[in-house]
Amino acid sequence: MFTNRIVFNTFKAVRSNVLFCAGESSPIFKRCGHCQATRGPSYSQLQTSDVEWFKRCLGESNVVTDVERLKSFNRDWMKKYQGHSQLLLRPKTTQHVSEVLAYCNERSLPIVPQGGNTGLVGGGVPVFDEIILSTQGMTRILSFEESSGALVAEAGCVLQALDDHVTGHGYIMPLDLGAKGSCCIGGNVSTNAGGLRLLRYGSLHGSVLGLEVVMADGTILDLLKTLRKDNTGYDLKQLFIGAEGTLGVITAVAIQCAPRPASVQSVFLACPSFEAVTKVLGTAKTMLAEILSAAEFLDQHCMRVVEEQLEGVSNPLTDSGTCTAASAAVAAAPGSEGTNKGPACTDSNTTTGCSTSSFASTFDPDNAASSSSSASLQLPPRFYMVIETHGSHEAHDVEKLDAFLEAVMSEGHVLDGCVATSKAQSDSMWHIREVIAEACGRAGSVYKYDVSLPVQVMYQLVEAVQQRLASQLPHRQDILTLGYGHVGDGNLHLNVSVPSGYSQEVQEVLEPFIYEWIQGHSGSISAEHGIGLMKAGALTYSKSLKAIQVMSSIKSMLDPKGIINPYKVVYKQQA
Ligand code: FAD
Ligand code: 2HG
Ligand code: ZN
Repeated sequence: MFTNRIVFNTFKAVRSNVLFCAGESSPIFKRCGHCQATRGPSYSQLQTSDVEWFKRCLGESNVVTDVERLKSFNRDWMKKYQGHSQLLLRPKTTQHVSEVLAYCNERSLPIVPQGGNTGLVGGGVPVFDEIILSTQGMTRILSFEESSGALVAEAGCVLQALDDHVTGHGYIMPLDLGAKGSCCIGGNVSTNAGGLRLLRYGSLHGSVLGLEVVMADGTILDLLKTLRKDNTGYDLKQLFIGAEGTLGVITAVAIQCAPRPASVQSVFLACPSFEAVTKVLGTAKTMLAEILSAAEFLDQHCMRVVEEQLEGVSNPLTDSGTCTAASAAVAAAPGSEGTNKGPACTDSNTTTGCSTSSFASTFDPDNAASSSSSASLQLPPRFYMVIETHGSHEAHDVEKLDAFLEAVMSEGHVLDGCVATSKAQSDSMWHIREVIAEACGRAGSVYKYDVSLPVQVMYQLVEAVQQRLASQLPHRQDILTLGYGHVGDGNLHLNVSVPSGYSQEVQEVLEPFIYEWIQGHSGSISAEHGIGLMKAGALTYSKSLKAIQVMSSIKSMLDPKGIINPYKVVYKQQA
């Protein structure tokens, strides 16, 4: 199948993630500073005649060559990866995408598909001078079937806009993430994004019903069915889910939406240890069972960085926060009145509902202490959790939640907590969890590791990295290492925030140590963010050489000239 010798990218560590690409002053960038890849020798250089052709095809306004306008498309969300593209294309239709790819394939011009550019592994920005193919001009909602909840939308639709649309029909999107205001559905599918409610609504491999994809040679592959069941041979759409734009450009997505829950209950809990977090999770899975929709955790360092970096965000369980304001307290501990029946807001100045600084029923630890381990109640909270239920009957859900809270408090796994009594309060709790990535980014340049691990050992990785940094770089007290994530899915986000910026020194302490640790604990180096450029050199920690070879064969078959998103995920260097 291969016409060229394949050199697998098997080196054990991505040696340098320092923000730099060699040869910046040259229009032809020879070597990537992140992955050591060299610009594919068979790729053509962009010519003025190419730009003219694109203008005729897409219309002048959809072809961007202005250096200033290109800046934000060349740089990723973390400001870690810097591309050098001189051309951004904004097709408006699938036909346009098809014509562009056919032309690029013919001319051997590499392209990188881009949606909202919120990806966290450097997959959506060019490495060298690849043409950026943005889907942001493709924002039509094509259909919504009221009876089944099947939505069909173009790839550039923003996730939040789609959720707003289906809300009007009594549905929700089956995924939700902190980047929902910017990320596009095509990008979500291409990264197989997980997010905050995967625990309940499953992965996109289950909820995507169909796709329309433009192949490297411009062929339009119509897999845009809205059927729930369709066993007609190979399920081709699955190949493109999580392919990170390396196998084709997704132009439209058919997705199964879920009925909007009539009852949503959210609680914010403080736990004394990570072991307690795992116990709370276990109890939530058994006692909340079918209504459990999210189980998230954050450590105390996350809480601190969020409070320090973001104005107006505070721990709801402290005096400066919301729940423990004495006036707002409504005992909801076991034996008290129902958790969700307290006054939603005790701020007498507020007439329009709760502000985030005056919400909620609180647990009264003293009340709960009668059956709690008094030792654990003395401990400062080291971890926090957001637990949420989606159900159809409020009284039933509240009853279940009360029983769950009683259990976890009486066993000493929860020190304190608050229950949202309004949507505004629930949003405030979620806000703390959702802005951690942003807060870490404000505190410094962030090394991000998105890891799947058995839940029991998950936080040990954070501690191992903290210890390693302390011993290897004792002079670097400014480095902040924290852990949070989708504990219900066994997905840890380990963030190492470095105020002085990305550096070789820190990088070498972190890698390959972290990848080896994950491999040694039977984990995966990517739970939900993907491989992109960041981990292309580390794939062997989670995939066998044989598996990488099969992936590479598929890539070569679908994109023989390697023009779609080169250097990412699995790539061949032509020798
Ligand atoms: P981009 O960043 O534009 O692209 C991502 C990848 O997909 C690239 O490889 C790109 O080439 C490819 N791609 C994009 N569009 C297409 C297309 N139409 N066809 C083919 N390939 C395409 N991820 C999670 O899984 N869970 C989370 O909870 C989560 N939370 C986040 C919170 C924040 C604040 C941020 C910044 C990111 C978060 N992410 C999360 C990362 C996540 O991968 C993205 O937010 C999202 O899925 C990417 O969508 P996008 O449109 O921005 O894609
Ligand atoms: C989240 O769950 C995202 O908040 C981002 O996946 C994680 O930035 C990160 O490490
Ligand atoms: Zn996440």
